[in-house]
Amino acid sequence: VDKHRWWKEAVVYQIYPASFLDTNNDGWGDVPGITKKLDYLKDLGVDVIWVSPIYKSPQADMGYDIADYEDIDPSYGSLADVDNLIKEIKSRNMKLVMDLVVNHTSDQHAWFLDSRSSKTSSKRDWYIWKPPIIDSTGARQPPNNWAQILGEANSAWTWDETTQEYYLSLFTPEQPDLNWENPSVRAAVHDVLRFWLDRGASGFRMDVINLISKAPSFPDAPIRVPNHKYQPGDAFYANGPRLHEYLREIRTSVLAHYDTLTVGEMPFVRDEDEIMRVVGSTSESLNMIFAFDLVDIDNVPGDFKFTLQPWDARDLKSIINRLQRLMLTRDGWNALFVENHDQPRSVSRFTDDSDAYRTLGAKLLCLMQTTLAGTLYVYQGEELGMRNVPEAWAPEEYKDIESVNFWKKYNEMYAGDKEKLGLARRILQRKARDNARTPVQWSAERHAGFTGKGATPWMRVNDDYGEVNAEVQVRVPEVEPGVLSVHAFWKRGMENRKRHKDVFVYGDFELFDAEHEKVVAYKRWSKDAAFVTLLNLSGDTVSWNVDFGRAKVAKWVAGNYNEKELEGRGTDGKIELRPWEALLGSVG
Ligand code: TEU
Ligand code: CA
Repeated sequence: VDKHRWWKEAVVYQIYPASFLDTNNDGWGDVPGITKKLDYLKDLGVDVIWVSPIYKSPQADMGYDIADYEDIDPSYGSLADVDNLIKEIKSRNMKLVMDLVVNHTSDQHAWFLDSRSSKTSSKRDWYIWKPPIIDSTGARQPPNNWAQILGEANSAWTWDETTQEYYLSLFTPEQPDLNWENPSVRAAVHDVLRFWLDRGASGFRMDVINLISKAPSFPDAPIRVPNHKYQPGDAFYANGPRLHEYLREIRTSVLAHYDTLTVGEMPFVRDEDEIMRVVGSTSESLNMIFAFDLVDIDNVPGDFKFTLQPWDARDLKSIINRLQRLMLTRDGWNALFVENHDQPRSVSRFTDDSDAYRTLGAKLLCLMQTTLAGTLYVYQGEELGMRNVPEAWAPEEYKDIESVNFWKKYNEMYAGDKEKLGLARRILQRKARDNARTPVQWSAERHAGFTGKGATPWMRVNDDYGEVNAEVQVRVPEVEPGVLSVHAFWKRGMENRKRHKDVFVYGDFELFDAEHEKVVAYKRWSKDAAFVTLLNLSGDTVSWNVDFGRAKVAKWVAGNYNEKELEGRGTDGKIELRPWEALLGSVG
């Protein structure tokens, strides 16, 4: 069987539109801003552009609360702007992937307004309504103990005064969950897909697509987090009983008639068989999923997200090994990513973002991602080595509803407790989604060139834009002879990946030295060529014995330090790796 697919080889670039580029000086990025940067993206090596939601939305959750799937929010532009964007994307031989958010809608969507209007509304059953439970004290309680995902102190159920029932709202009260058990809901969703495919989109990133089927009895979740009224309920709403049926239905009734890229966001799921049922080439409901293993590496397992869990290279290697095997030996496929709009910046999370090491760390992560199997996803600013917001920023600078809810909860629980609130601030700085949402740093001009000089960006620009910006990295691709800018390193990394796609996209994978605490090393090969990737995931100098079995490194071909010095590096026996050093060698 021919395993080659365009969507496996593609480099996908994710745009978070509010923070990408503002062209009309209202401080908010827009669709014409995306169009304006297409040449920049093409030059970088991007094939597919995934745009986070631009639909009509009250923006309770930055567009992941959609009020009209077939219209654009005026703050981003118009449908005509999108048509033009699609035309310009196609003329550059690129593709557009839309964000499909259909686990829930906005509470302002016409479907929900109708549904909540009365118990006899024809759309009542389009959402998940339940009567209250009256407890022993006579008080009204939600149907079960599930916690809200973006506000864990709250119930996942929202009380509706008018009709005296609760509706399920897993993320926030402004995002009621659709009832997929209802065939009319599914048909309406299929229409949304057709609408965008017929308009010229080439696929979808499907938001929390594994949450669309819930356990029909809506049972209480077991107590996983002590001292919390509401508990993580994912065991009962992730990968529910009818998920695979719903996905196959989307495939047969819509996707089978188009040539698309589909990637399903699937939080909470680790089980390989569950993943294979979605992406395995026999079912191939979706082409690939976003697995959360890597970006959950620093979460306390089972706990809520605002926790800090220590980890080292061994954890990273075991995750990588498992996901690589899933693709290469089990005939599945996967998305390769370390950043998106929900995650802190990768250079801050996985490496050391201090001035001394930031560019080394960013290039290390680039080398890792461009040499692993999977469809490569790059998040805006990642190609520049953008870092988390500064520690000194006040909590008021964080705009995300999840951050706001978390800060509020801590202040209610620990009012006046300096130590606890200090800890909360540190966790926010490490984990908040806001870290990825600061405006893209285009230049050293005021507001980093994101918006006009007199305008006020919707979110504060990271203070480091003087040094960290696209203009300087593109203009000066070689910082000094032999040392590439982060942007230039990414550009070359993508080129190299495509030149050797038989190795890096389709080739075999073998991990070395799984138990080493600091070094990540692996080999990738095809029948014609082989490479090894060597990463020092620490700020220490590490002596490492380069024993790749029988293979020997013939030549080091890329590195994140000075590449003019690669020749002198040992290809046999011991090699000294400097702090955060990354090397790519060809194997003879
Ligand atoms: O995210 C779903 C999700 O489960 C997580 O990524 C979640 O946002 C994270 O754990 C919270 O820290 C998707 C979107 O990517 C996210 O932006 C939306 O808020 C969410 O769905 C609801 O649509
Ligand atoms: Ca704008």
